[in-house]
Amino acid sequence: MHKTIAKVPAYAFLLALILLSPQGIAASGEKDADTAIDFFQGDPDIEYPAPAPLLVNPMARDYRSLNGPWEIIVDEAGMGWRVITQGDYFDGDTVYPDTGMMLKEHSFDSRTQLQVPGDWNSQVPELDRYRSRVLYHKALTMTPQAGKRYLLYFGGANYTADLFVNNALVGRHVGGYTAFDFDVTGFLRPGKNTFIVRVDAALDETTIPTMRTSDFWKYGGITRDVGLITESDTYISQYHVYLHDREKSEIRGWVQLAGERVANRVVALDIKDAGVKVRIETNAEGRGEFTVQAKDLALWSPESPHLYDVALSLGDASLEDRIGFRIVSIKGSTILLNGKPMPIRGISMHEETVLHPGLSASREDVMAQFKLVRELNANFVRLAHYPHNEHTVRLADEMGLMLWSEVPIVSLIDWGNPATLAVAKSQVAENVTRDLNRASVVMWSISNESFPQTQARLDFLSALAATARELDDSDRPIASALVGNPKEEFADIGKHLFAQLLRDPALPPSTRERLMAIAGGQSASGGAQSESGGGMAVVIDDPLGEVVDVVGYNEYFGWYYSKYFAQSLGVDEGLMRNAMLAIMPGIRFENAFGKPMIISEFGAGAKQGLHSDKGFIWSEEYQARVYRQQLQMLAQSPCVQGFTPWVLKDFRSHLRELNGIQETYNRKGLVSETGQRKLAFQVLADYYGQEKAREEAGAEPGRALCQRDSVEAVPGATGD
Ligand code: GCB
Repeated sequence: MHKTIAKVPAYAFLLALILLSPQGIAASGEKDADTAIDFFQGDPDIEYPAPAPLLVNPMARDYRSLNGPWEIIVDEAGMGWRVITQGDYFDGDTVYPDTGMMLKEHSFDSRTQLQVPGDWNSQVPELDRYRSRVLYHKALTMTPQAGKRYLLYFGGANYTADLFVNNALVGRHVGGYTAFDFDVTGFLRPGKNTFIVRVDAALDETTIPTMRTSDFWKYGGITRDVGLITESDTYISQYHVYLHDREKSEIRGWVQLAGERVANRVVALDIKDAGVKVRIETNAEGRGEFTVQAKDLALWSPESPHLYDVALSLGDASLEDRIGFRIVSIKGSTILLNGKPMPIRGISMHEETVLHPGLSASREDVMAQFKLVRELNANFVRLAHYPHNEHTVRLADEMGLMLWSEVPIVSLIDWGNPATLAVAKSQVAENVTRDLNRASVVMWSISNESFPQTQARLDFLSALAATARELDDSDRPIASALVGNPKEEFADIGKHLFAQLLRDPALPPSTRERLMAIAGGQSASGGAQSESGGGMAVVIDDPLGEVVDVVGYNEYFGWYYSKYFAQSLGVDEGLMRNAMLAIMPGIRFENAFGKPMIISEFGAGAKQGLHSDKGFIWSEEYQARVYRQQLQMLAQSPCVQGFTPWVLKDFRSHLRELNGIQETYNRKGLVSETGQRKLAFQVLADYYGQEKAREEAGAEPGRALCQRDSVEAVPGATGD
């Protein structure tokens, strides 16, 4: 933004002179020198008020949807402040009475609209890669009622959203994937009201996520539902109702009031089918807690996703929800659901539907994604790499899908920056608060593949874990997808690879000689044996493992690593891939913390429809081969309780520009962007189908128990 007049273009300088001249001042009435120069200055240097405390369960309230078309102005030059607050660069609303003349340079108009909810990138071809500011405008005619409170609710806007009502600034929300709301009561007037939301999708190295270090498309816009909520002067803003003790059927929780008279009020909680009726009294801060015994509670589980109708009322106002009761806990290195090892048949998923380009925004969009999840025989979804919309978690509750819920702390973050930490914390808090009552959410993830392994990173992520733990009294486990230390971890594997290569008759004699010389006498049939037995062990020891309850680990055996080894040994990549795929079934995964493990990613790229009888890279055959080897390999890891392969569907990414194959899509999907299956889909579906049949026949989940947990120890676990 131009801060000094010296930098402004000549035409603007002339204009400023005109406005500053006596005639100019006379013609524009109240204009003064500052106003004229403001023309160039963009935003004033002010503090933006924060949103109101998050309202949970928005749709169950008196909710007037503001979805649909919004008029827009693409504010690429960042000149929007005056347009928003005055209607134009100039004094936009003044029409001179003598002539009716008025110069305008901007207007919101029905000819330029975007659908809300929705990203702008997939709606307008010119905005496909646009990552700056767009002004959204909507007019609403209404009569605000005395004694009522009005809150403008956004399911999400990516990345920074500034709200203006009737041209006045209300506040700013930062973070692209979490819900927020503003109390707009004092800004509304009878008749026509205008809402302008300035959305800025710009990211830099201090934002969460950053632009450069995360492999997904940074869609901009008002991407999720928007609505105006009407509340009484005092209302229930947040609550948590959860099963605390499975054996005693003890339900606990709290309610939080907001508004004018929050102290010493009574909230009634009614869960009719569980025989629960409680009066909850609030304290001076408007918070009330309760503990109550339920009757014949049917627990929520993937096989039987039972949801109870729960009603919370304050005076005449009642808020209804559907809540499932279950307990997630950890015993040794096993995650338990309702006291039994949790069967995890997982898949990772970005928030893109197969129904249309761009982000998933509606229940139908999510349903199309979950239909594929079901067809895979999966029961667990890693929502990568950020909180997904509320339709997702509610549908998962209904369908019995377990969720790993994540915040977009991906790879390299500005770990030492307090402002970045504050935004990260607010994203964790908003994510946890929105979904506290969702039985489907079985763990909170605080990061994906974060590095480097410094103290600053550990402090940052520990603070996020603490935030989640503080807000969630039901003790959902905290997870993270870790990366390893390839040099140390892969030393053993390198030796096995070496031996495998030397066994390959296709290895050219000159390469063989060179490798033999490097090996210096190492036996071609051997390779080092790891301490823990015949195979090779990858032991995850990233110190972040101390902080989390569940150790996730992303590994790309059969995909990236072969390239790394081929290059460092100067061996043909195809031969290296064959060697790697051959040794994979001997690799085992463990962690140094005795904690439960989930392989949070593995995968390989394939262009749907590309076939190769030689199993060439990017073919469906190669991807399917990687999946077969991975499944064999992971079956050897008793400490791995489940996995969430990467990824359900091809998704857009700024990092993927390989022409003819990627064309801005990460091709590791099991289906294409339009939902066409690749061969690997069936490989995984068959594997999970067998697991599911075994579980239904009463067997313990295949990999659920680490050797160090005794099987006897588990059934007695109360899970609380
Ligand atoms: C990863 C990242 C994920 C990428 C994936 C890939 O490890 O967590 O965001 O998309 O690898 O395809 O490289």
